[in-house]
Amino acid sequence: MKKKTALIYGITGQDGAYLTKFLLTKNYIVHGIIRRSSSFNTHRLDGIYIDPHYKTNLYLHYGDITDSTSVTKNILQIKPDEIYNLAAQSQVRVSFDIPEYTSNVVALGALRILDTIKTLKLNKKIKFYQAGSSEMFGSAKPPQNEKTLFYPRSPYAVAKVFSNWITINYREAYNIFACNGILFNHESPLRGETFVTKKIVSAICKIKENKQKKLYLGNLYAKRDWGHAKDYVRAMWMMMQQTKPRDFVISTGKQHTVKEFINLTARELKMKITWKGKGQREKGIWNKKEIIAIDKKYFRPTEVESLRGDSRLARKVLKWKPSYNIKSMIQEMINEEYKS
Ligand code: NAP
Ligand code: G4F
Repeated sequence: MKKKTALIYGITGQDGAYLTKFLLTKNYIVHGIIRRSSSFNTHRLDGIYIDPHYKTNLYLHYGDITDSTSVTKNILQIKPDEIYNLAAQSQVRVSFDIPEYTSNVVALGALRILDTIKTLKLNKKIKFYQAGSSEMFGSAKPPQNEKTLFYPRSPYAVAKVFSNWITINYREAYNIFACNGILFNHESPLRGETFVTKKIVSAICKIKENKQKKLYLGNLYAKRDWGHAKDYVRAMWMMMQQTKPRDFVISTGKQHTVKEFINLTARELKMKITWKGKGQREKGIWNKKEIIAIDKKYFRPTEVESLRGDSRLARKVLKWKPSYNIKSMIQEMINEEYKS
């Protein structure tokens, strides 16, 4: 059978790396777009990438989703069967600092790919996956599902709402196979260092080893529905194997506060943290030392307080379910922390 070809925007990110690995095991030829940077940014692909002088099914190309000419050229050259758009300035806090850039990448990036698919009219029906986010729900009350109205609370989330609707619009207007995966937070050892789970696991491991003194955080009471990236990229692929394009929520259905995540991580490391004080004076104490403190710079101008997904549709139609729970995910993150 002829191998399928996938094109991944955002291949160097957490999900891009897991998706690449997954598609290679499914016998795909995988192409990924990387950005030129002053130092290598492909470390998450270490162990997967093979020099194309040797036999490989993985190819990397320079490009940028803010550059229409490169988007058109890459899609025309590669002629993929499936395009996964995972590219984003994905840090919600940072999107308040660089809202215009974030919108260009997140909102217009999706449009550039969709419009290229529409305009090129290649001799094949390209399927398109858009990385949607539970951030789009913002202030909407949990549990959130495909029918919940969006109430975005950051420039990032507003841009994701645009990419969600432009995906639906191109599907309806031009009969393109285009779908949105509305994914709740998903983490892993490959998670970017500034996201709260990776920041917590990494710091608490170092504090235990006496390699770091203190961890500074923002809002300890925000609630998130945290799953594992490996499970979530499988769901992306499952959506693309449907005969009709449809949008799905992907989530565990379980919710924890940031503070609970800290306590769970500490418990796995056999550390008991006690908490003192309130508000910005709250502190986490271990071994009589103050190891966690609040820094207001990590608060957001507008926060998403409570996310918990209802993924019954994906579980019924795609037969998707997560294989990790929060405990096994934290264990894996801790184990990898000690390897690095
Ligand atoms: P990530 O680790 O931040 O990866 C983002 C990827 O996008 C990186 O490969 C990055 O390249 C690339 N990128 C950024 N700007 C680009 C540009 N202008 N042109 C081309 N590529 C660009 O994010 P992730 O956690 O893997 O998430 C993947 C996608 O899912 C993102 O769209 C994110 O918004 C969305 N999402 C994530 C979650 C989650 O919990 N992880 C939940 C819902 C939705 P560099 O390596 O060069 O920076
Ligand atoms: O880990 P976070 O930065 O993730 P956030 O904002 O929920 O966004 C992530 O998930 C979204 C899906 O819902 C994705 F679309 C998005 O791309 C990204 O992957 O923050 C989680 C919570 C927030 O409420 C934040 O205020 O943790 C709180 N928090 C508290 N202290 C902190 C910190 N977040 C970060 N990054 N750093 C802190 O020091």
